[in-house]
Amino acid sequence: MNLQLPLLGYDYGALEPFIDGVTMEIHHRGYHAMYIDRLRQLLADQEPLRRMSLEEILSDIRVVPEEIRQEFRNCAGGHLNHSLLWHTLSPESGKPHGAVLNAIDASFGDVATFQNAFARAAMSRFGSGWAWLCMNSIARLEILSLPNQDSPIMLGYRPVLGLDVWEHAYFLKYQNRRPDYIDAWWQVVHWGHVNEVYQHYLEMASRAH
Ligand code: MN3
Repeated sequence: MNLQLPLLGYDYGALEPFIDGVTMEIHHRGYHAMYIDRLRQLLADQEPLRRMSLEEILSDIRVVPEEIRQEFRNCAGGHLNHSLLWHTLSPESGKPHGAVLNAIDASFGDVATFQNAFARAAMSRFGSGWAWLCMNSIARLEILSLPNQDSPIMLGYRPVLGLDVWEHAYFLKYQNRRPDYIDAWWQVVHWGHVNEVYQHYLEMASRAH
């Protein structure tokens, strides 16, 4: 089980002006680190769980004792969701390409239609949560909107790209203007990594069949 805070691979200020450096630092060194610290505490006396991966546990959350299940769900989801997030952002954004572009076209028609639907999912999330681009059980892409730190893995999906719409992700720069944050966020999506994640899941799916 990996309970390390991942490195960003870029400076906190590297995504400016789209995402400000103070927000990135608080988000990574503050929030993400806190999820990991709490997860370590929760798992301190849970030897059988520590032998599993977080993905395995989240795909069958009932293996977690009921008294810590909700907090585990929040913190494990928080750790995995943010670990994916940092690597799918970059100052060298690029455009959708390769296998993930083909899959976006197959599921949504074209990139603009996908981006509109994804932004709607992010806007319609009332309160805190994420919009997700995921691979479903038949290896097609779908958009989900999930509350809090719930991981798509809990629903049998494989997350390819996630947009964090908790206020901690944008409030300093954008305050109540979530649509402006969403517009800006597209400018720093690292499509090269998104494509790698998608291809990895595609290979796993083709091995499973
Ligand atoms: Mn967050």
